[in-house]
Amino acid sequence: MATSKRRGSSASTSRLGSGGELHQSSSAPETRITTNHGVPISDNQNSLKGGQRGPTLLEDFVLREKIQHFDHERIPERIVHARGSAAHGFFELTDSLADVTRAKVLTEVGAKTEVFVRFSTVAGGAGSVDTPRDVRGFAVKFYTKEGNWDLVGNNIPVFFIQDAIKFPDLIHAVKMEADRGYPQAASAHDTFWDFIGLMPESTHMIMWAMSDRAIPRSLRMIEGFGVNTFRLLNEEDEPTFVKFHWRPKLGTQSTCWDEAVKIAGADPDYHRRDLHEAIAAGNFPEWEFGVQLLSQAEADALPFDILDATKLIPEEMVPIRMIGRMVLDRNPDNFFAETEQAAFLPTNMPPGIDVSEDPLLQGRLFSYQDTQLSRLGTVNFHQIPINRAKGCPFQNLQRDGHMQTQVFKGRANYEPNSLAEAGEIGGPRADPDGGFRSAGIPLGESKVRLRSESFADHYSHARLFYRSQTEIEQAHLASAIVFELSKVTLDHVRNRVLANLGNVDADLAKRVAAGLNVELPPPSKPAVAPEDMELSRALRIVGKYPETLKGRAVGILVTDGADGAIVEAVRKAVEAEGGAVKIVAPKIGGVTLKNGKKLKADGQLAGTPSVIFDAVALVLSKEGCAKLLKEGAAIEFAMDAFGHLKAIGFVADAKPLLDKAGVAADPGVVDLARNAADFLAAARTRQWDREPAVRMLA
Ligand code: HDD
Repeated sequence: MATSKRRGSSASTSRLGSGGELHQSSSAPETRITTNHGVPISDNQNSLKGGQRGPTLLEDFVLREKIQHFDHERIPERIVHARGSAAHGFFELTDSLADVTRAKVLTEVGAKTEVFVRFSTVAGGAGSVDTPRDVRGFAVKFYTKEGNWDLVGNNIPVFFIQDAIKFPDLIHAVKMEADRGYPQAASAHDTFWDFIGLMPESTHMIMWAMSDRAIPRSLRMIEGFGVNTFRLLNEEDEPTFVKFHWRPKLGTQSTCWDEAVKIAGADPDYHRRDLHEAIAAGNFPEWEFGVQLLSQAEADALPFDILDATKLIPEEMVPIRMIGRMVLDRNPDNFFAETEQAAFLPTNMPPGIDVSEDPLLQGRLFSYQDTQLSRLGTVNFHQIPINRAKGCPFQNLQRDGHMQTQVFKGRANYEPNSLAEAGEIGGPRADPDGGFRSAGIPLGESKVRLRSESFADHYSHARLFYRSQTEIEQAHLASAIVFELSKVTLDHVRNRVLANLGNVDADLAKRVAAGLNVELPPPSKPAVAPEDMELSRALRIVGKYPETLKGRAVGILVTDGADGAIVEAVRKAVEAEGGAVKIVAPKIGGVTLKNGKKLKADGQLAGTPSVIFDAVALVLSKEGCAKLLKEGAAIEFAMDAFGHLKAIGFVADAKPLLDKAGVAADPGVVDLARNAADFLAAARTRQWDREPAVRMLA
């Protein structure tokens, strides 16, 4: 058998697969490939056969092991929040909460705590796109000195439902419809809106989900909220209610709906790529961390129940105290080992943090651990490196189970014990002073299966949110509902939602009905008549984010013969302010500039549409522009940039393309030769004033 005697790259063709010249071999123990059990493998290209052209032999354990391992590579995706992207970083406390908690992570000013953060969409599967209209998960695992603290939140401060018993119904309704397996990652369908219409408590969350918050520009530009009300406990175990907030340094920014839809095609990994590239480039995303604190008496004085997760506490009522910052500065090394296997548990809380009786949170306290068992397949999932408590010692007397990786010594696997091998005190023991304790809250009367009367107002907060928005945001919100309800095929489902909207705001209901061109039914009868609350400007996005090029991307479309000096001037100015520049050319090899120099392209025009940029510049030569007039991708590049309210810089020779794309003159469309500074100023934000000229909004 000549083949089995030959070695490595000098093997005969019978040992080589296609591309065989690249197959390398090694005889050094530290670099040679082995089976899972360490047996060195002599040939990783060919299975063992009965003769050169004969069948594969069952005895080929090298082949069987490799294929079998591959067959089992997947684990069940998360039932919700399956699509996610993550990063490592740190949390630094800047202001101590020692007056209200004994949790060291919230009392040791200046201390840095390692974190792992996973962002996600909710409805879509693991392979779905990054930009559907959806809530974003914002899950932070703090590896504190006193055990892991998982703050498993969202980018929206409220939730659809009040009681965990409705969670499976909500998720069934929003996911792909049961009989047909679509739509993927979309709430615009019958079953979702059927559930929403029948569950008026969801109306406040619907306002948020239909707002621009649900189509974020970047994961670096979303807020985060703990959503549920938690408690902090001080040294004396005195409780204080707390709501947790993350505020992005880059501000909360969104896309336009049409843009989000097109990004889904242009770059399904838009958010994942953006996060990864920013961190790889050293542009570390950062958030401020804040708390709203309130005593039982302050909570009792509010006109709503803070145990109801469909309500928020307006900042104007209880200000947010900023106490720290979080920076994400390291990409995961391995997506599966870290991002996929990360198991977040709302039950992970260090001493000094505690739950409230919020019935949504109470259900979560069971669900996450349970989910991890079926996803990760073992009670020992806490031993997987990404889940391991690493800020502190970890020891107890739990033993064995699937995939046990610890090798415990001796006989002492129970407590109390007095075996010498377990040390002087007989192994780890409870710590009444330093250990986790629950708030001594007096509990209510008899067992009941009821919704508290204090949860019955389903519309006041929805009204507060809608009316607090800017005009632009109200129009987007109304248009989003029109879009979604236009995909609903059942009249009675649509009408029920319209009737509920009448309780939020008569004008909103009217706009949506007009947008659908259907008759507006009278408002439904609310359980409790909604109240007008003091409006909260803090609930807006537009006008709040910093106008800056930092964290933003500018695409420069070039052709052969383009003026390189202008390209370089734009690039320099954008990069100086912390923005990124990408060169887009008709061909990936790039272009030859006017001065004869070559300019490499970062993206080819057809695969790099303007939707992935925050602003664009068209630096074309006359001839180059003439050619692009016949290229749909070029026309769309300009047309979409205009339609998506982006700054457009241009040189005079690019004017015919702008004209063909229907780009009209406005302050965001700037001649670079005349006033490059105006282009930069416009590129720092969106051209909201342009919107009425390009879109029919509800
Ligand atoms: Fe949940 C995952 C956020 C209510 C049951 N949830 C999950 C994740 C986030 C949230 C961000 C993904 C974590 C990760 O990246 O791995 N969930 C929330 C928020 C809620 C909420 C902010 C409302 C306050 N969740 C909620 C309820 C239940 C669940 C009421 C069930 C009773 N959630 C789960 C789960 C998941 C989960 C099924 C799926 C995968 C996982 O836990 O790890 O257990």
